[in-house]
Amino acid sequence: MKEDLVFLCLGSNLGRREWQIDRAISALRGNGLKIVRCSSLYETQPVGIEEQPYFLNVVLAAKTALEARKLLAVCKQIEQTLGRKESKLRFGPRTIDIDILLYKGLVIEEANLVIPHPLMSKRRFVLVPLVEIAPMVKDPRHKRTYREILAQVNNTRRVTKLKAKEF
Ligand code: PH2
Ligand code: MG
Ligand code: MG
Repeated sequence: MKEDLVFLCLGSNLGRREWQIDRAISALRGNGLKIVRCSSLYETQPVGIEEQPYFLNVVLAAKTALEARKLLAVCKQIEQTLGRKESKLRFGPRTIDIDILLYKGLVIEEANLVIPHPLMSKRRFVLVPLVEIAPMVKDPRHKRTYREILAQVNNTRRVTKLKAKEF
């Protein structure tokens, strides 16, 4: 059942953070995704570049007929529409970030598209909301559940549940 789902992580740390996440969810729905689960809204300490505002993050599970490359294009296009500016800082602040974490249980390694997301298993701001909605979903390479992977991540960056999210 889970094999046909895609998982996305949304993040925002500039401007009206929750509003932008809500807009992104609506836009995804309007572009061929049927959202079946949404994690709670989390406030998370920045990872990568530490001197930037705290993020809001959520993880979504969705069904879609879009192939992975087309889904990536849709995510990028929604980021642009919501006013994301190109930045030279790889891990810097942004109005909205939409990352594909998992795509239908597949491993994809192409120039601009690597799935599972290469950093997801190190990032508590991804794993905590993912495990909230899908504790038994497995890493398609190592076949370990993300609940197991989360249990072994040791870093102390704060991840705070704010509230349940309507979607
Ligand atoms: N995204 C990043 C870099 N660092 N830190 C948190 N807490 N949340 C994010 O979504 C995030 C980040 C690059 O995309
Ligand atoms: Mg990202
Ligand atoms: Mg991104």
